[in-house]
Amino acid sequence: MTGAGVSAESGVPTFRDAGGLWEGHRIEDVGTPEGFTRDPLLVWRFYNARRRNLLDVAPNAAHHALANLERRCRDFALITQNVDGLHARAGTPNPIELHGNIWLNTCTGCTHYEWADATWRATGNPSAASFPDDPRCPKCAGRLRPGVVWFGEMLPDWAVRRAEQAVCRCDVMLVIGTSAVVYPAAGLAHLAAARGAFVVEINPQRTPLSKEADAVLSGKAGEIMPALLQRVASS
Ligand code: BV8
Ligand code: ZN
Repeated sequence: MTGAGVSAESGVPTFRDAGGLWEGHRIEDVGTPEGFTRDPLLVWRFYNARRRNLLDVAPNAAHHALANLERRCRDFALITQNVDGLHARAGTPNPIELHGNIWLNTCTGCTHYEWADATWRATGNPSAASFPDDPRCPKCAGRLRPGVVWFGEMLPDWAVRRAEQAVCRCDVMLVIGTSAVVYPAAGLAHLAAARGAFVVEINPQRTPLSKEADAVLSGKAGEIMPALLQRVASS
C-alpha cells in the first residue's frame, strides 16, 4: 500500500510534509464535499493546479520497482491512497485506488463521468489536457467535481473490498510513503498484521504504524524499492 511519499521523488508534493499540498489550504476548504459546495471554483483551482503539476512529472524508481515486483509475484495487489495515476503510468495493471483518481471528473447531478485527460491519452500530448475552472456535465449541465474521495465521504466499495481481501491473504505487506493517519486506509496495515502478515514500513520518518510494523526500512522509496526488488530477483 502506498501514500503520497511514493510520488515525492517524482516531484509531486505530499500532503503533510513541509511545503505540502495542505499548506496554504484548509482541508475543510479543498478536501471535503462541504468545501466544494461552499466554493467550487476554489476547489477546482486547487485540483487543476495539481493536474498541471502532474503534466510535468513521471513515475519514479519506486513506481517502476513495484510494477516489476508485481510481474515477479504469483499473488500481488497494489493498493494506493494516491490519486495521481503514477502507478498505472509505471505499468501496474490494476492499482486499487482507494481515494479515486485526480483525472476523473464525476457529475454532481447524474451518473455521468469522464476522464479529464482523455485528449491527452488519445493524442499522447499532455498539453492537450484542458483545465476548465467550472466544468459542466454534457448530459445534464450539472457541475462536475474531481473523481476523488474527500474527508467524510465513503471509499468506493469495490476498492475497499479488493483491498481487504488482499491484506487478509497476504504473507507480506509493504506500507510505503504514508503518514498512516487517514482511515480506513491506515487500518489496512493493522488488519494485515492481525491476520499474521509480515508488515514492512518504508518511510524516511517514523509514523503511528512504526511501532507495530515487523520491520521499518528508514529511507526514500525511490532508493529502497529498487534495492528490495534486486534482493527478491536474486533470491
Ligand atoms: C471515511 C483526497 C466514512 C484525494 C484524501 C471525523 C469526521 C469525519 C471523518 C472522520 C473523522 N475522524 C476521522 C475520520 C475519518 C477520516 C480520517 O481518517 N481523518 C483523519 C485525518 C483523522 N477519513 C475519512 O473521512 C475517509 N472517509 O472515513 O468515510 C465516514 C464517513 C462520514 C463520517 C465518518 C466516517 C476519507 C479519507 C480520504 C480523504 N481524502 N484525499 C486527494 O485530493 O488526494 S486524504 C489524503 O491523505 C490523500 O488521499 C492521501 O493519500 C491521504 C494520506 O496522506 P499520505 O498519503 O500518507 O500523505 P502524507 O503527506 O500524509 O504523508 C506522506 C508520507 O510520505 C510521510 O510519512 C513522509 O514521511 C513520507 N515520505 C516523504 N517522502 C518520501 C516518503 N516516503 C517514502 N519515500 C519518500 N521519498
Ligand atoms: Zn450530469
